[in-house]
Amino acid sequence: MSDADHLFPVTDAALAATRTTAAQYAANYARSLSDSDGFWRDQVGRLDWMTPPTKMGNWSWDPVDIKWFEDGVLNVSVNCLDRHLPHHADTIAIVWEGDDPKAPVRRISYGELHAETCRMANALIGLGVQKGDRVTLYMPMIPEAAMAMLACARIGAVHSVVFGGFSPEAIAGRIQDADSKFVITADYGNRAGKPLQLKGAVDKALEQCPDVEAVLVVRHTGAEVNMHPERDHWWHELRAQVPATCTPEPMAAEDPLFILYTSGSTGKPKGVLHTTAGYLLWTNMTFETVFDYRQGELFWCTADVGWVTGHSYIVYGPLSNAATVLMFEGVPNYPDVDRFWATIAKHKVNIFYTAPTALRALMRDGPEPVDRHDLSSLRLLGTVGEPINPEAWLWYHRHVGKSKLPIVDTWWQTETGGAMMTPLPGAHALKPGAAAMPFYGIVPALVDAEGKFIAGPEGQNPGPNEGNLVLTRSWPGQARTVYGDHERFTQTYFTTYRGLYFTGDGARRDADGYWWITGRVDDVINVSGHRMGTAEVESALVAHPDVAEAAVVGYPHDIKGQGIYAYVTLNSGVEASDKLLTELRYSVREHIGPIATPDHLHLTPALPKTRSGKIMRRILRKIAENDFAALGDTSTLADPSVVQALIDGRLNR
Ligand code: 6R9
Repeated sequence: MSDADHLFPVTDAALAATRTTAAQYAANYARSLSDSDGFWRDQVGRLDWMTPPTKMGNWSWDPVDIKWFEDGVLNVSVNCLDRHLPHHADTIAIVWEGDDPKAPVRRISYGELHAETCRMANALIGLGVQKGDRVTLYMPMIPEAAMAMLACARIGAVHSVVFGGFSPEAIAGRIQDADSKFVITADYGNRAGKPLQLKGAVDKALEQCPDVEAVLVVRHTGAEVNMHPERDHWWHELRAQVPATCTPEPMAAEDPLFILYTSGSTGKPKGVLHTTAGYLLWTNMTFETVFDYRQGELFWCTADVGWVTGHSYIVYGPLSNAATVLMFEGVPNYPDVDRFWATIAKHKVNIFYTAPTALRALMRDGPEPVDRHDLSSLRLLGTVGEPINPEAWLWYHRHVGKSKLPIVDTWWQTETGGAMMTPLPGAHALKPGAAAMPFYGIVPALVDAEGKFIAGPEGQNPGPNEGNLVLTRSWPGQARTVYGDHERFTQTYFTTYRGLYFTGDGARRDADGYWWITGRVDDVINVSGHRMGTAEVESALVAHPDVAEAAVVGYPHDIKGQGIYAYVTLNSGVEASDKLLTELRYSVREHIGPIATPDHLHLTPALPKTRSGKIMRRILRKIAENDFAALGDTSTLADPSVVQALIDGRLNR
């Protein structure tokens, strides 16, 4: 039996703490499919509504038109703040741990978070922000990031958070695409003891964005920044001038809540759009159910708010449940490789949710840094972002979970809003590396290349099976469109297999009905849990004047999950040099950001192409993997000798 087949039964402790036993899961899941309206009607009371909805799901995927709770009216910030004030005004909403372990810990109660959010909402109104306007956030991991998101929600503005590691050019592209006239940022962030320039990057981005009217700047590190007199405003100055209450805007269930840019197979990143009620209900319910969260527990999700995981499980899911979250500005290995474990012990974290890539990096130092700390506060562990290899799962379970704690391996996507497939700690035995079972209302299925069902959608052809993962029914947390380009939304997700949502992932269902995500089957590379489109990296490389052509593929990487392997053909007459290689890397950092920097640059006189000129990526992937035996059929290549040259080039590195 391999490690991955090992079954870890539900523990007594998990069973005692759970609100969902195996029998309850089975009954709820069955009803969520057989009586969808009734099931969701019972869940509507999770939220506070100004007008409760009478309609539940009302959706079509051909043509694509998705609505949930459409006649309901509510405000997200009221659900995350105001409604908690009667009983939880003094409950801590956010515990903040800085990059520097000696930085004073900030503890912000629901009462304070409400007041600060209202102040920021008033400041935004003062700057001219109106309902429906897009506001771009470029923030470090500080409580003001959550305040800014909630302040937008309070006044009906649509936030677009851009990860603090993206380059000025990437910020500018996102501001332009969203037609955003307002930006919220901070002077600097801190990262592993070094300052991270934020306001300076925004200034550079705004050289290309003349329509931006106002920038709100949070003072975080206090380091010097340039302030543009008419355009830029200090948050602490405006804050002193505005009241601590702000009437929440009544929002229709399907009014937009936020845009979040994510990479796909083709073209530039897409602005995935989530709306108000369905997204909030989905994150509220999955947070409570998947983590079995109990009032008073401390939940730590290590993601950045610039990614969907931060949106859903640092801000909206936990705060709508009156939970206490830890927000961490730093990185896992600063000042030392025990930072995660030291922080868990320092704050007595109960639930810890992180990415496999972080675990793989920390595993290299062995269990000693973990064992240095008292982790007895922990009750539950989770992972997200990429497939977790059984070795990393077992290490996490043994050393962090002391062979006792359940691990919820949650599969989901920016487009799904919240967790979609995951074990529930009190309901499902665990298998290392399996995302286990679908959440309520979710119907996964496997299709072959032609779209024929291999498994499912509802119980047909039980496993084991493997194929492309599709979903057959909408759920409240589903993204509604790509901002400004509904046609692209339809094309990307609903036309590969008409009328089905294509995830872009491959999956396997085993004989016990457990689901295993095998990774992306499209041209998306998952680098340390971050999605990169190969097309984006290619266009950053060909932007260099000496480059004729580039092809980018992913390859297995011990720590990052996947690394970026770039094949580059130079213009004729151009000499390869170290300087040029540095410039190529720089070009990628400049156009996208450091996370997209290629791990391998392979200069080649030619790329393998079919006679019709299509690059054969399959071959490029195999060569990057050092797998030269299984190159498959190369007879359709225009020039088969290219392949041998590539193999020689690979071996000579
Ligand atoms: C939440 C998030 C989505 C892609 C997704 C898949 C991969 C996420 C996973 C997982 C295996 C898991 N992914 N969770 N693969 N097991 N538990 O990560 O969103 O950044 O949009 O990435 O990440 O490939 O399609 P996003």
